Amino acid sequence: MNSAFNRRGFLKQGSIAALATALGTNIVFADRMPEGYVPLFLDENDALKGKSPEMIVQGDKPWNVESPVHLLDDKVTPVEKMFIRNNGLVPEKIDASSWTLTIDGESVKTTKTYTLADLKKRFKTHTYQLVLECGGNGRSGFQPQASGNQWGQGAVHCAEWTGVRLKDILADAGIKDDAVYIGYHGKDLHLSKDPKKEAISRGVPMAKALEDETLLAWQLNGKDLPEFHGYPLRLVIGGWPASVSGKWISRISVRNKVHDGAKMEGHSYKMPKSPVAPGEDVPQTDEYFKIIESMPVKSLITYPKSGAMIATDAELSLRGHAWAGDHSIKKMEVSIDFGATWKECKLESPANRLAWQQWSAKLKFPSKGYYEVWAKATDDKGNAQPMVTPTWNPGGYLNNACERIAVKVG
Ligand SMILES: Nc1nc2c(c(=O)[nH]1)N[C@H]1C(S)=C(S)[C@@H](COP(=O)(O)O)O[C@H]1N2
Ligand SMILES: [Mo]
Repeated sequence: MNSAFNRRGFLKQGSIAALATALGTNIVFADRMPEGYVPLFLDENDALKGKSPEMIVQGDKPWNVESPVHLLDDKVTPVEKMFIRNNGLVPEKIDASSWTLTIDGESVKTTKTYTLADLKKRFKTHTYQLVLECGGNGRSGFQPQASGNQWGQGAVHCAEWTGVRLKDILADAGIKDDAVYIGYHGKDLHLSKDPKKEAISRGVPMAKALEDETLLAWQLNGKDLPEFHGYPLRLVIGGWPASVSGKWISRISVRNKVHDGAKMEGHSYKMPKSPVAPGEDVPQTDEYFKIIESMPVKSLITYPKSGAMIATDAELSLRGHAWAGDHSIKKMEVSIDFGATWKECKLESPANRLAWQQWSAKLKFPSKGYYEVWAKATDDKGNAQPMVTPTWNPGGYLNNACERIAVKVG
């Protein structure tokens, strides 16, 4: 709730408005609420404690919470504005002092177990800003509806993560020559509460696992990880579907084959190798589907909010972020004429590899009326965002269509 309060602990004006929207009515006497007081209807919502009142709840069993795009305006996403995606149930009893990480698998030389204290003491600590975007971000844009959470475009964040490099730990345990993949195991419970089942257990090829930016992190934006984001230890792998960034990590297996954990099967986090028509029955095998790796080029308009109104002759300042999986952004453009012409934006370089980049533009409109501003990013390989929703796919993944906002002039 931090963001909702001002320095003196009073609800901020903007937050009161947001609360009223969430409630569907205004809070009479909002100005008399005691310092730091959290209205009951928010307090009852345990999972949302520490989250902004404007977050969109996609579901509560398990908890899936999305950030409206305009809340993602910060360069480094604050915790209260980060989306939450849980496939299972948050582990019930977490004791960081007895938490351990085990490195095992067919392709590890020595199975080793580390306490959190060992990790902090024995390995060098690194901090990176990393984009974690759900593979299904934007799914609601697909017609007909693809199954899964109907995310808008807010299942993405770029926060600052602190921890140790996975490659340093793997070097300590030793990896055999036949290692091809890592697979993570977290302590969250399967929705059935069957302890033999895992909610999710995914992984990446060795090359991605061994990148400098692949961390086992215990800090998010300079503080202990919040429970919902994987306290006390999580894997963070920027640029790939965020499902590979395992939360509540207790074990990492070095595999001599592609990891075969939960949500590595069927068409989970996979794209068809050639287009599949809605309703078409395609075998869910490697012959037809491939695992999603680097995420596609994409951008957000985080300011202003869609529906902005400005005076004729006024200049509109726009801004947002752009990212492109393992790649960087080379060019950012906006259009006010439905993509007929484009204007190049100012583009910042990323804080580090795999962090998103900030863009900004100033626009003037030729006359009064309704406009749409479209934003398009191009990556360093020359791949640009499509102006319309890309090819439909059974999992509803990778919708990187241009973002658009409505603007009324005059
Ligand atoms: N153990 C575990 N790790 C997990 C998940 C999960 O359900 N359990 N969800 C994954 C998915 S699908 C996403 S998109 C990200 C979301 O990270 P966040 O909740 O910190 O935003 O976590 C990933 N790691
Ligand atoms: Mo996800």
